[in-house]
Amino acid sequence: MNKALPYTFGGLEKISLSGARFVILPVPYEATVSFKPGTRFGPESILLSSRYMELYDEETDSEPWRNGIITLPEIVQEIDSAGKMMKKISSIAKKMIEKDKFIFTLGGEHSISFPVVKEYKKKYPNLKVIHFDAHADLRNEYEGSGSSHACVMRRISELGCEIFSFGIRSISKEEKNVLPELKNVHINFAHICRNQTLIDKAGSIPEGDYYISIDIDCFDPSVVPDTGTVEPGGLTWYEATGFLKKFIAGHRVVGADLVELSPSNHYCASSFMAAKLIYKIIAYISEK
Ligand SMILES: [Mn+2]
Repeated sequence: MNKALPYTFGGLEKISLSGARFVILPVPYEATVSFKPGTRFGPESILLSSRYMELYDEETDSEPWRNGIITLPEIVQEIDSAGKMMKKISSIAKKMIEKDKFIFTLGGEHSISFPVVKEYKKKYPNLKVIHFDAHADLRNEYEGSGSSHACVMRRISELGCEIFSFGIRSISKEEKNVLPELKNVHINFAHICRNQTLIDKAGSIPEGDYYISIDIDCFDPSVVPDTGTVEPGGLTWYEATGFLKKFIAGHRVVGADLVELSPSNHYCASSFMAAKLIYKIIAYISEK
């Protein structure tokens, strides 16, 4: 390990909050995982990998870090109370949004997206969500809880946000049946919307203020094997970045998250990929 590098996103020197456009918020929260545990180690693993990234981006011919990226201290997990945890996330998100920061939240399980989206919606009443995931996450309840990771998009839809979901290839009959009633949710199944069709879709999404939520299991297991619930038939790197580049060029994006990375000790490709994807999104946004 290179001890000379600060333990921050990109190994960047600490800067003042006022000098930062982008705020990295690590939230190692894991309470309602379905299968393989470990998402609580996601933020740490992303930060660690990100310290070895090249900070020049050849695709945009830019140095995105020059726009100011600050890594906040991680939000310490409240294991006994999901409500308390969500309140902690809300309060930090609120402060950052008031200061006009772009928050990039690192999960942790997907349920952490809800409080951040809710705070952004207060500032941007017409907030819409781009959602990358293998799963629809539209269950009303899962294992007796409405705040499970498997319900997060249902809760966000109830805030009145229009949601555009991509990479979906795992959905329950209950969720499928409720889809016609959820007029603000637009599901793009992976077996239909893939390759160039997916990238082209970025151009036909309505204008507005957007939040991007990326469950890393949207990717194919050959790209990202380290996630809680793995599904075959996912996205490739160039499908995802091709879509994001095109989407961000034509839309205003105000915040984002990357969740559900469950790093293994022996294989770090997933964590490096997550770090690079975050930096790519920062590069695309900074380019505008
Ligand atoms: Mn998922």
